[in-house]
Amino acid sequence: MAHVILRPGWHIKENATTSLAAYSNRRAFIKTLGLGGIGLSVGCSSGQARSINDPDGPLDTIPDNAPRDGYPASSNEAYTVKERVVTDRLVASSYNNFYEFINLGDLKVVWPHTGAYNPFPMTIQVTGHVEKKMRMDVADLIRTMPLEERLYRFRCVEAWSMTVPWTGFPLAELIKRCKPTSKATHVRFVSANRPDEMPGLASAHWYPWPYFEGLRMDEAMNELAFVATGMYGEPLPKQNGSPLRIVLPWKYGYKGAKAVVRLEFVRRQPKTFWNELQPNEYGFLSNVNPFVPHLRWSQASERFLSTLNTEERIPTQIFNGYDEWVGALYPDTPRTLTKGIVR
Ligand SMILES: Nc1nc2c(c(=O)[nH]1)N[C@H]1C(S)=C(S)[C@@H](COP(=O)(O)O)O[C@H]1N2
Ligand SMILES: [Mo]
Repeated sequence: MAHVILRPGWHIKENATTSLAAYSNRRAFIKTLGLGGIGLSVGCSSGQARSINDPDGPLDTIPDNAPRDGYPASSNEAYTVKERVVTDRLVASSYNNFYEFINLGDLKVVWPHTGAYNPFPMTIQVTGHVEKKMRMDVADLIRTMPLEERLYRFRCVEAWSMTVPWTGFPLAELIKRCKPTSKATHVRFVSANRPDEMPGLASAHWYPWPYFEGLRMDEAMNELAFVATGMYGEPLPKQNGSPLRIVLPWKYGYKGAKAVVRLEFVRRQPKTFWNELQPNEYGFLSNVNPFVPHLRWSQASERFLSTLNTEERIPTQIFNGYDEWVGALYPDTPRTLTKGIVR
């Protein structure tokens, strides 16, 4: 595989991923030109002018047929964030990574490209070393699980972060229902593969679609590991991973696959999407760690995004502030600056 052409967009920009202020200014500028947010994007043929402020903007991409029973869910106070404000909903739904809808003009502008995507109905499958293999309608699954709200820190490997109130259920609840056998050491996640609805599958054909990720069993069973079906008290907007996505607040964002359609219990460490593409830069564990720099930028601090016009440089915490929950799972984690090691 020629890694050179496989580089994800955020390699090109390195750590200088569009600052949020520059991003909003550019969008305001685009809007003034009357081009709408999608005017500059590659491969978009709809010609519609839409912006973050329009009624059909990023907050309006929640599928009409998403199950709404149990929303808004009561918040679980055991999982909250005291030292940071909650990121504006508009930011969390308009500044995204979801390469199935890649916009080569501006990687963060995902929502205008989700029009053809109809996440419901969708079938979710549980396979591999489990007593109860499952194949069910994802809306039925969502209706079956008791929903709760958790406020989590969210840290992308590109060194930006948010605080997001997710609605969903613990991954462990689902795993317990499937009863993995003792052979299962890891769980593999596979995302939806709908070329007719996800324009990125064709326009970014060099990626090994569909998106795939994985966890060790003890990581998957940790109480923090969450299956999000919604955010900000409503079902997930399409760009945030509808119908459901994995959220692992102590790991870099890419470990949490969106639009998951298959959980597979396996006997060895599975391959993962970004590791396959850039093995030197994206390891299997990918825990948030300020002491382990990315090969091309520091991870010691992050751009915390709160409103469309506000971002703040703040220090990154080990395990993204979840040391108490997960530190014991990783006795070898470096706790002093360690160059040249990728984990
Ligand atoms: N299927 C799929 N899942 C994915 C991605 C993706 O491109 N495809 N991007 C990942 C990355 S890099 C991040 S930072 C988060 C972004 O989630 P958000 O857009 O809801 O903030 O989703 C992760 N899950
Ligand atoms: Mo990310």
